[in-house]
Amino acid sequence: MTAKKISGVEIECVRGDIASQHGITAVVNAANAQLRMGGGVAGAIHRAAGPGLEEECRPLAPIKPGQAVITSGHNLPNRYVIHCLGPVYGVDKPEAELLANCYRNALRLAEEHGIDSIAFPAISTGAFGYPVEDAAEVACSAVLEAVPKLKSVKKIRFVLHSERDLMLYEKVLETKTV
Ligand code: AR6
Repeated sequence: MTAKKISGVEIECVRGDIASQHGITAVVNAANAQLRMGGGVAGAIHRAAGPGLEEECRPLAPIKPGQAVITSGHNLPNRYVIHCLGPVYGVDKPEAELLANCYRNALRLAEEHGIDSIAFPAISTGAFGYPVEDAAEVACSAVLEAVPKLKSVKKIRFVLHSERDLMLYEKVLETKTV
């Protein structure tokens, strides 16, 4: 696990399942526009949260690429879920800007709700086809740019599904400065 502290905010990378992040107030969902179950991250989150999550999501859908909405966590070990729609690589453009907006908007919602800790998956890098190397750059830059302005958020965790993705994120995070 890599961790670094910037402006009083701890940023870390771990390998794991986004649906079992204990001790984290909000987890981020790599959602679909309709905020329905789906596969990957959205499947894991909805399965763990239970049907109440889809019900709460229904009136909030559809969302656009880069947008984020917040719900409660239902049966997840987290108080909130922040649902972000990442860009489909090669389709939704400009993709880097839209992906960065996911991280910016999720952190903005976290601040508005006084959330102290948040865990992000690698949005868009699964079904949506965003190359992980590029997505890691965008995600780390967007988060590091936002960090100096954060008041409530004290911990940001990137949760990666594979060892390879974890190593990539760790490398990018280590080399970046604010
Ligand atoms: N925990 C953490 N990371 C995971 C998990 C998990 N449980 N499962 C997969 N990943 P994806 P997207 C990784 O496809 O690309 C859905 O069907 C995965 O290896 O979940 O934004 C939705 O319904 C990949 O690196 O999200 C949408 O239609 C990353 O999480 C669409 O897919 C993101 O993969 C969203 O696609």
